[in-house]
Amino acid sequence: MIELFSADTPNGKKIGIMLEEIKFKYKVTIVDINKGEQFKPKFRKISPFSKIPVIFDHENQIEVFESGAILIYLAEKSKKFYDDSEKLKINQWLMAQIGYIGPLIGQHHQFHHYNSGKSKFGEERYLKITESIYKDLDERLSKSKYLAGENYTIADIASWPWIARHEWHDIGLIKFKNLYRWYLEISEREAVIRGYDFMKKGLKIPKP
Ligand SMILES: N[C@@H](CCC(=O)N[C@@H](CS)C(=O)NCC(=O)O)C(=O)O
Repeated sequence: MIELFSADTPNGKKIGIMLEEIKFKYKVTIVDINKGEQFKPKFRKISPFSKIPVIFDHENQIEVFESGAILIYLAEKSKKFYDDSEKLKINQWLMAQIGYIGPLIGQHHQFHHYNSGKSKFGEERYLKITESIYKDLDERLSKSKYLAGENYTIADIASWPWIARHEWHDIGLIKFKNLYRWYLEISEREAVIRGYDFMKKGLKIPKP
């Protein structure tokens, strides 16, 4: 059984979706990051940077932090969504999500959604970067069904929850035909619908 220590954020949702996709038995332990629970010494023992998500695999007593590492661990354990023949491509799109897409869209959330009016520079900078991420993903998806190629992989599972915050972005997902097609198609997967609401709050995927 996998224990998922998480909060209801795009990084948290990635792992909820993956666990639903691979049909592993799991339980969620909520870490309330708005109340600072991520800084408690017990949590810091398994999360050196005080970040969610983290998993603990009760079967072999293994703990894993960092969402990309968690996705790879679960993909290798389940032998799903990370085929050997596609690993090089998947790794590139996965790392792009972890190192670029997530952190930069995350800044757009900070300046545009949570703290609007505090910094014109921050708002403009991260809106522009988020727009260019939409554009670049759209271009990739004009040539490829999924991010790493013709198959749905952990690179899609990592990136999709960030685009699922499109209502906060004020960019207009619908204008990006290929990204929109990819987003809708993944939104219809049963495991994604369940994983999006991995905290069982009754959340529905936002459709543009
Ligand atoms: N690179 C990390 C990022 C994780 C991350 O930023 N988690 C956020 C929530 S989405 C968090 O725990 N924030 C709490 C804090 O910064 O205090 C990953 O992909 O797992």
